[in-house]
Amino acid sequence: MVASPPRTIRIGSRKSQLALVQTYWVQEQLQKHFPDRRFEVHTMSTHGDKVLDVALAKIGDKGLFTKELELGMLNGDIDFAVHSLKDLPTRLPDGLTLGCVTEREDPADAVVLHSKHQGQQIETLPEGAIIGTSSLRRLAQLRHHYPHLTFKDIRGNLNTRLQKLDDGEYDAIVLAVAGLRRLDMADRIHQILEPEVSLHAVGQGALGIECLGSDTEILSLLKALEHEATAKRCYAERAFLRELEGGCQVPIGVNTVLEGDSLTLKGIVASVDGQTVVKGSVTGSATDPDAIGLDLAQQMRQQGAQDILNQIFAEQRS
Ligand code: DPM
Repeated sequence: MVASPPRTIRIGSRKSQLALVQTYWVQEQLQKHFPDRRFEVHTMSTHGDKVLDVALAKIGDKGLFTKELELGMLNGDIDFAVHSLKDLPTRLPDGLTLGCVTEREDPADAVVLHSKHQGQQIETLPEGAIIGTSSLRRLAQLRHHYPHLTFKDIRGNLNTRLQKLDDGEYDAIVLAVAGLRRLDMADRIHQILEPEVSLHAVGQGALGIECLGSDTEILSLLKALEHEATAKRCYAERAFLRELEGGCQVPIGVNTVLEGDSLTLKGIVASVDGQTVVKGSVTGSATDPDAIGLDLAQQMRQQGAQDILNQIFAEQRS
């Protein structure tokens, strides 16, 4: 009897340049670990890729960049999907699971200035300077620190955004360091924002690979790419966000530090106008990162975080 050849593994990805760079990296890593297996990339467009003219906060966020890929897995068209972890909702559809979390890039936010502001910092930009971002998290925190700046929505992929900046529509834009580095555009970064100014998004800088919870073969392949320290930090961050029932468009920021078994999670929830800010921090054992996230959420809820969020949810529905 001849053993049947091992199945070809089909990797699902969005079509954006960043998504593809990330997916090809995953493919390459898996190919190195499992030289005898075949890995193919299948691309799909998601709702978030198609609707470019509506502010992110308005189109409803749950699974904006992930739903089509999730259907692909549930229908058996692909075996797993590679996401920027920060775009992956904290609650996954029945049957799907977070198979692994890869090593994180710098999770911080970066400022890219228009060339006429060369040598400046975001804090020294003139009154009324226009900052491009569609992130409520960046907007709220930056408004809080720099009330003299003006904010304007910006959509599109990284190249489109940088082009709009260069064309003079904005004085500066704020983007993830990770995305710029992965696309070899780190030379555009003028300033990396300190955690005191901007706490990053949950999962920022890491990739999350989603697959069927029942597919033990895929789960065991993916374990080869798991980065334990990143995973612990991101599990704490995701538990925090899940407990606050925040989606991907909420003014919630985090920061995590792992030292030995000690994991510290800091969080912020800010009102969109930047006026009201609730902050907190919890340190605990990294063996139970979810408990740390839950703790911080409950602590901050008592300090008014939920009232801020409820107000935002009410406005997004109207
Ligand atoms: C999510 C947000 C943004 C993306 C919201 C946030 C930024 C939207 C914007 C959940 N997803 O961060 O508060 O600024 O208009 C996204 C980027 C990356 C993954 C781009 C970016 C690359 C970095 C990474 C879009 N998703 O944040 O500049 O892998 O973390």
